[in-house]
Amino acid sequence: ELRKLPEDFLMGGATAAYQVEGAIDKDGKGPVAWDTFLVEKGRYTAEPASDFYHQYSVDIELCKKFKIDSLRMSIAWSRIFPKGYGEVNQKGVEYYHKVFAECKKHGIKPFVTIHHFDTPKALFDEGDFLNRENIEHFVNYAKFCFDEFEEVYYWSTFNEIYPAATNQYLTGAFPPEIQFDLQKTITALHNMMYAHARAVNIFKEGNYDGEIGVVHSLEPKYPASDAPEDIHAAELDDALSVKFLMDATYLGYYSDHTMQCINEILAVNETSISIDESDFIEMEKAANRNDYLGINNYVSHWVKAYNDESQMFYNTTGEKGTQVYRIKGIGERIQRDDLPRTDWDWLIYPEGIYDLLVRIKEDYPNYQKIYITENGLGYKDHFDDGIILDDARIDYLRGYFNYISKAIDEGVNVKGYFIWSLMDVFSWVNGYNKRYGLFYVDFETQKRYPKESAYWYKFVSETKTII
Ligand code: BGP
Repeated sequence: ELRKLPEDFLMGGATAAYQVEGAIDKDGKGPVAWDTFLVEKGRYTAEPASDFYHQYSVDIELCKKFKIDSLRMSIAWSRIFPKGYGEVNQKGVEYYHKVFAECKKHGIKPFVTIHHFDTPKALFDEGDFLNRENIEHFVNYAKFCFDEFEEVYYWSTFNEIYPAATNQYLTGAFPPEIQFDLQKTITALHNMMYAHARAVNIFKEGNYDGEIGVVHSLEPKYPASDAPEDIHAAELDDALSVKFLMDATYLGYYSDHTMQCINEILAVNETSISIDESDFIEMEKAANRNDYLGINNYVSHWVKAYNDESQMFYNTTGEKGTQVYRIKGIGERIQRDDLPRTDWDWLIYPEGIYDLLVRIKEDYPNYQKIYITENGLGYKDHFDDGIILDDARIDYLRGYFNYISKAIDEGVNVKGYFIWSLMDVFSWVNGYNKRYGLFYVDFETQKRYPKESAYWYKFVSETKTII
């Protein structure tokens, strides 16, 4: 029997400024750390990416044609404030007005992220979100967006606070490539959660018309065995990657259990953090003001106890079987050979989203509603004379949709889904051979080709039936 989605279920496509726009130094845009970092690495750059800076009308028209109700996108902070604060770059402001006007013309709802991994370089060099002054700059930039872009109804403060902080200071996959620094990691997590709360409070107290939330990357953790030490490892990994952020978002403080786990992790790593208690005033105020929770989910993890020195190898090449993730005092994320995984070693376990959704409803009953803001399959698509048969992606999506629908049946208020990604985009650490799009992009010509999955997605959107 085929499962159904609710009639008003929103079907969207997701992007992020730096991954699609290109034009990284055009029309007054200020630099971001990625610009120089990628040149130094010498593998690929984000220029022109999917050339959304010039092709936005093509992509928005494709949304319309393929029944994609909503476009998740982000504003590049350094297009608006080239140095992160101070003088406004009018050309950047005009560009986003044009994009929103095009959305309106086709009846596509823009779902706009304020920060998606692209802090202006001037602020990044001053410590990014480890520096409390940058919180003020972020908050001012957010307020500027609320005032200026009245066309936008849906706002997200941050994209993926956990990966933003851990890729900078724990895995070292993102600039500034610092590894295993739990003090910096947790400080950045907290500071971004505090910045989120400040922006939410400004939005609500300013009575702006619209909805505001945050997009978290939430990955279920399961113990690798029944052994108590593995159960505890999964609990620690979950406390850092899920509970710390969900507590901050929906309680406005960190529960005793969460802090016990965090302190245990910090102690094993011979460090500590200090949090200014007064931050919780803003955070508690914001906790019941989130209109929605955005969830990005691609993988689930099985965790085994690990107490040796941390070791990390991040598979960025798509060479299957190379990923290593072992953090001292937290655990080792193991591969499960009985489960399918992508060429980048991301385990495919659609049931994980069901467990996650049901758990949020139980643990954080004030969540209001949920949008799945990213989910999709990174794949080496095969292009054959304009035809892209991506059955693997359709299978992946079908699995996820079925479990989302099951969670909705159990009373979880999921209102929509955004595939990552709308069209093929630039991937931060994987470049261009890891494709996610419903639309294939020939990066040489910038021509778009709908994949088989785009037709599947259109059918699901039109009929609300998961085929
Ligand atoms: C999320 C990010 C996206 C996107 C996606 C896929 O973490 O929000 O920006 O990149 O993951 O990840 P990747 O490109 O590494 O495969």
